[in-house]
Amino acid sequence: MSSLKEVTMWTKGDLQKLIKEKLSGYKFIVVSNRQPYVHVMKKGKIECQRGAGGVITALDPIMQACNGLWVAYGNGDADRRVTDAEGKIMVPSENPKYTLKRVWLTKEEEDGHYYGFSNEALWPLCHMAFQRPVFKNSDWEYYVQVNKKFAEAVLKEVGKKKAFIWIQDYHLALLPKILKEAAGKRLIIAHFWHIPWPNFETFRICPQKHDILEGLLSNDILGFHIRHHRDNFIDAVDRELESKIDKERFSVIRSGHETLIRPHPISVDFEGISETSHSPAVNAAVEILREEFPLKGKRVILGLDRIDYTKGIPERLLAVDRLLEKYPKFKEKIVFLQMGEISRIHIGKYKALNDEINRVVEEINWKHSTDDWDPVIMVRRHLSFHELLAFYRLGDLCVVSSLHDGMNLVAKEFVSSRSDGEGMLVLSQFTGAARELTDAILINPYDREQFCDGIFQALNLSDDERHKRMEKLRQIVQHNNIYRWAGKILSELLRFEFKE
Ligand code: GDG
Repeated sequence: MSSLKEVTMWTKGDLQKLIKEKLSGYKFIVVSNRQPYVHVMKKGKIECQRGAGGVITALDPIMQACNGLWVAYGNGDADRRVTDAEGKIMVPSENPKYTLKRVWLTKEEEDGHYYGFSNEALWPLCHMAFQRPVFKNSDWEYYVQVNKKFAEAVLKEVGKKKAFIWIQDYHLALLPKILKEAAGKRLIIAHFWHIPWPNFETFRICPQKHDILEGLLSNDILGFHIRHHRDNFIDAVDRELESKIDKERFSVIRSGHETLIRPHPISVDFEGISETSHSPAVNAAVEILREEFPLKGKRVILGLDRIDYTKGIPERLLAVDRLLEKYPKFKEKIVFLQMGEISRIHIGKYKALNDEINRVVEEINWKHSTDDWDPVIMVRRHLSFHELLAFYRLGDLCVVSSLHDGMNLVAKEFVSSRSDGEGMLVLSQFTGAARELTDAILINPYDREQFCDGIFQALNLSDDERHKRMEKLRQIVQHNNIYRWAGKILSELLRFEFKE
């Protein structure tokens, strides 16, 4: 393929142009566990909902521009009713542009693959959150089986053609190898690993480490958010497998196949969020939220996460508790509003975390509340996109306190949504986002005193200082936006030639 223009500021248009120029004539297939659209039954009717999150925001327009195929697990209760015999349906339903092919998994497969090996073994293994991973042979068997199922679905679609494949995340570590063994040089594969890659001392305990490394080394490109994760991966390969590591190119050559290992920090649709956050629909949602919660006259501290032990939610609550102990002048002056959608509830550690959060909220409110004020409001529900942006606008501060996080999109969404230039971000130094968002107030969530003082500092910044910091944060997210992430990875992928 000819050389690709270096774009400095990526837009949705640039990405669509790149796809039109370079991808036409080839099949383009995205594979992820989570699907971009889900069909659910609501009040007796089938509803099509777009999945949330950055990956879908970034990839959906790409797929729409290139009439691609997206392979994912069909987990919606009405998914089977709308697909054809091969599990396919054109999406989005209002203006169909590309094919979603659903892979059907049994309950046992979902249990062993998703809840089991993906989220009880790989998730804790990759995050330094001091949760012991659980490796069960039966989970691993389902993990292998489900990766094979995804491979079958992809290979059926590829047939005898040549295709570019883009795999997402840690649920599908074995897929590249199965695909390359079956279709070899007719496939060019990129894979993005959305969570951290641990250091070698941690990784080496994994009983299936060789299979996982070999699976990932069948990719042509393997992406991580930050250099540190890339280096950890290369170190793991160096110490576990016979291979040649090219330290200039950051690549690994094993059995004659080269994999480029690259850092590509993911981001959000800055322009889209920035504009939409002051639309009439979001303004209306702000009013509704202000009526729902007693925030009037208070300084509002926000938190928003999936309820997950990597997100440091108890640590955040305890920092607010300490703030009220240490600086009692904030009593009745602040409210901490934490939104959190329950996730992975079938896993014991997630249930225990929910109970712990309930207990801590109860204790803090009991300790500090007055007749008409509770310092903490904890809400467990899913917000629509407009409600999400409205929520971000309620805050004087947004606190992201992950114990470890590949990137963290909440931090970047909060910054993008504040086109009023107001608000401040308090951010854990253990997120990938902290490498870019250095004008946030950076904290160590394990250090309660320093965390508490970070919140104090953020609440006390002068208007001038706060505006300057926020402007810099916004410039960074605007430049390093989601289209840049997707554009950079795709440009690299499209440089590969299909070998005869
Ligand atoms: C993994 C990595 C990496 C949350 N509640 C609602 C809602 N959300 C959305 C947020 C945000 C997303 O979920 C969460 O993204 P994060 O990046 O914070 O975290 P993970 O889910 O752990 O994601 C992470 C990411 O992959 C991407 O590579 O950054 O490090 O762990 O977009 O807005 N969205 C809506 N309603 C909610 O109630 N609409």
